[in-house]
Amino acid sequence: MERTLTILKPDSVAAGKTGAILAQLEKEGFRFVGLRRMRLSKDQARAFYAVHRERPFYDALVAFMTEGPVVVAALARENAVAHLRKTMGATDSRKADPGTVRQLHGTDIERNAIHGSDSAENAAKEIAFFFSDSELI
Ligand code: 3AN
Repeated sequence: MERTLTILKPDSVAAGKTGAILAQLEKEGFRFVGLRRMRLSKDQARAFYAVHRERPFYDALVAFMTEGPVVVAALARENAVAHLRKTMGATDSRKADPGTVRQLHGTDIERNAIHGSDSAENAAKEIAFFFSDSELI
Protein backbone atom coordinates (compact mmCIF):
# COMPACT_ATOMS: atom_id res chain seq x y z
CA MET A 1 0.00 0.00 0.00
CA GLU A 2 1.26 3.45 -0.95
CA ARG A 3 0.22 6.70 0.70
CA THR A 4 -0.58 10.11 -0.77
CA LEU A 5 -1.96 13.41 0.46
CA THR A 6 -5.04 15.18 -0.79
CA ILE A 7 -6.53 18.58 0.05
CA LEU A 8 -10.13 19.39 -0.81
CA LYS A 9 -9.62 23.07 -1.61
CA PRO A 10 -11.72 26.02 -0.35
CA ASP A 11 -13.81 26.14 -3.55
CA SER A 12 -15.06 22.55 -3.34
CA VAL A 13 -15.54 22.63 0.44
CA ALA A 14 -17.52 25.93 0.26
CA ALA A 15 -19.66 24.45 -2.52
CA GLY A 16 -20.71 21.59 -0.25
CA LYS A 17 -18.80 18.93 -2.22
CA THR A 18 -16.83 17.41 0.67
CA GLY A 19 -19.04 14.33 0.91
CA ALA A 20 -19.26 13.78 -2.84
CA ILE A 21 -15.48 13.99 -3.31
CA LEU A 22 -14.65 11.79 -0.31
CA ALA A 23 -17.21 9.25 -1.58
CA GLN A 24 -15.59 9.29 -5.04
CA LEU A 25 -12.17 8.70 -3.46
CA GLU A 26 -13.51 5.76 -1.41
CA LYS A 27 -15.15 4.32 -4.51
CA GLU A 28 -11.75 4.50 -6.23
CA GLY A 29 -10.35 2.26 -3.50
CA PHE A 30 -8.65 4.84 -1.30
CA ARG A 31 -8.72 4.35 2.46
CA PHE A 32 -8.53 7.36 4.78
CA VAL A 33 -5.60 6.94 7.16
CA GLY A 34 -5.79 10.58 8.32
CA LEU A 35 -8.60 13.12 7.90
CA ARG A 36 -9.06 16.70 9.13
CA ARG A 37 -11.11 19.80 8.31
CA MET A 38 -9.19 23.03 8.97
CA ARG A 39 -8.42 26.52 7.72
CA LEU A 40 -4.86 27.04 6.53
CA SER A 41 -2.98 30.06 7.86
CA LYS A 42 -1.09 32.23 5.35
CA ASP A 43 2.18 30.84 6.74
CA GLN A 44 0.99 27.25 6.32
CA ALA A 45 -0.16 27.89 2.73
CA ARG A 46 3.09 29.69 1.86
CA ALA A 47 5.14 26.82 3.33
CA PHE A 48 3.04 24.11 1.68
CA TYR A 49 3.44 25.73 -1.76
CA ALA A 50 7.02 26.97 -1.18
CA VAL A 51 8.16 25.18 -4.36
CA HIS A 52 6.01 27.67 -6.34
CA ARG A 53 7.20 30.82 -4.54
CA GLU A 54 8.88 32.33 -7.62
CA ARG A 55 5.84 31.70 -9.83
CA PRO A 56 3.57 34.62 -10.80
CA PHE A 57 0.49 32.86 -9.38
CA TYR A 58 1.99 32.21 -5.91
CA ASP A 59 0.31 35.08 -4.01
CA ALA A 60 -3.06 34.37 -5.63
CA LEU A 61 -2.69 30.67 -4.82
CA VAL A 62 -1.94 31.44 -1.16
CA ALA A 63 -4.93 33.82 -0.99
CA PHE A 64 -7.21 31.18 -2.51
CA MET A 65 -6.00 28.35 -0.28
CA THR A 66 -6.65 30.45 2.83
CA GLU A 67 -10.04 31.92 1.86
CA GLY A 68 -12.01 29.22 3.68
CA PRO A 69 -11.84 25.76 5.22
CA VAL A 70 -10.15 22.83 3.52
CA VAL A 71 -10.25 19.10 4.18
CA VAL A 72 -6.86 17.37 4.30
CA ALA A 73 -6.59 13.61 4.07
CA ALA A 74 -3.81 11.05 4.01
CA LEU A 75 -4.92 8.26 1.66
CA ALA A 76 -3.73 4.69 1.26
CA ARG A 77 -4.10 2.49 -1.83
CA GLU A 78 -2.00 0.47 -4.19
CA ASN A 79 -0.31 2.94 -6.56
CA ALA A 80 -1.93 5.78 -4.56
CA VAL A 81 0.03 8.74 -5.99
CA ALA A 82 -0.60 7.95 -9.65
CA HIS A 83 -4.17 6.80 -9.08
CA LEU A 84 -5.09 9.98 -7.22
CA ARG A 85 -3.62 12.12 -10.04
CA LYS A 86 -5.77 10.17 -12.51
CA THR A 87 -8.87 10.52 -10.33
CA MET A 88 -8.29 14.30 -9.96
CA GLY A 89 -7.77 15.06 -13.66
CA ALA A 90 -5.65 17.78 -15.29
CA THR A 91 -4.54 20.83 -13.27
CA ASP A 92 -6.78 23.09 -15.38
CA SER A 93 -10.35 22.01 -14.62
CA ARG A 94 -11.41 23.19 -18.09
CA LYS A 95 -9.09 20.55 -19.60
CA ALA A 96 -9.79 17.73 -17.13
CA ASP A 97 -11.29 14.50 -18.44
CA PRO A 98 -15.01 13.85 -17.91
CA GLY A 99 -15.80 12.30 -14.54
CA THR A 100 -12.60 13.47 -12.84
CA VAL A 101 -12.89 15.44 -9.59
CA ARG A 102 -11.54 18.60 -11.23
CA GLN A 103 -13.90 18.34 -14.20
CA LEU A 104 -16.88 17.71 -11.93
CA HIS A 105 -16.14 20.22 -9.17
CA GLY A 106 -13.44 22.71 -10.31
CA THR A 107 -13.63 25.91 -12.35
CA ASP A 108 -10.22 26.71 -13.85
CA ILE A 109 -6.46 26.25 -13.27
CA GLU A 110 -6.51 27.91 -9.84
CA ARG A 111 -9.92 26.99 -8.46
CA ASN A 112 -9.49 23.32 -9.24
CA ALA A 113 -11.21 21.62 -6.30
CA ILE A 114 -8.47 19.27 -5.11
CA HIS A 115 -4.75 18.85 -4.52
CA GLY A 116 -2.83 15.59 -4.81
CA SER A 117 0.84 14.86 -4.17
CA ASP A 118 2.90 14.53 -7.36
CA SER A 119 5.38 11.85 -6.18
CA ALA A 120 5.77 9.31 -3.39
CA GLU A 121 8.62 11.40 -1.99
CA ASN A 122 6.50 14.56 -1.84
CA ALA A 123 3.55 12.57 -0.50
CA ALA A 124 5.61 11.54 2.54
CA LYS A 125 6.65 15.17 3.14
CA GLU A 126 3.11 16.51 2.65
CA ILE A 127 1.57 13.89 4.96
CA ALA A 128 4.13 14.80 7.64
CA PHE A 129 3.27 18.49 7.09
CA PHE A 130 -0.28 17.88 8.33
CA PHE A 131 -0.29 14.70 10.41
CA SER A 132 1.75 13.27 13.25
CA ASP A 133 2.43 9.52 13.22
CA SER A 134 -0.15 8.92 15.95
CA GLU A 135 -2.88 10.50 13.76
CA LEU A 136 -2.23 8.08 10.89
CA ILE A 137 -4.20 4.95 11.56
P1 3AN B 1 -1.12 20.14 -9.58
O1 3AN B 1 -1.96 20.65 -8.44
O2 3AN B 1 -1.94 19.55 -10.68
O3 3AN B 1 0.01 19.25 -9.13
P2 3AN B 1 0.90 22.24 -9.85
O4 3AN B 1 1.70 21.54 -8.80
O5 3AN B 1 1.56 22.59 -11.14
O6 3AN B 1 -0.43 21.44 -10.21
O7 3AN B 1 0.35 23.59 -9.24
C1 3AN B 1 -0.02 23.68 -7.91
C2 3AN B 1 -1.25 24.54 -7.79
O8 3AN B 1 -0.95 25.83 -8.24
C3 3AN B 1 -2.38 24.05 -8.69
N1 3AN B 1 -3.23 23.08 -8.03
C4 3AN B 1 -3.12 25.31 -9.01
O9 3AN B 1 -4.09 25.58 -8.01
C5 3AN B 1 -2.05 26.36 -8.97
N2 3AN B 1 -1.59 26.72 -10.29
C6 3AN B 1 -0.75 26.03 -11.08
N3 3AN B 1 -0.52 26.69 -12.24
C7 3AN B 1 -1.24 27.83 -12.14
C8 3AN B 1 -1.43 28.96 -13.01
N4 3AN B 1 -0.84 29.03 -14.19
N5 3AN B 1 -2.26 29.94 -12.59
C9 3AN B 1 -2.87 29.88 -11.39
N6 3AN B 1 -2.72 28.86 -10.53
C10 3AN B 1 -1.92 27.85 -10.90
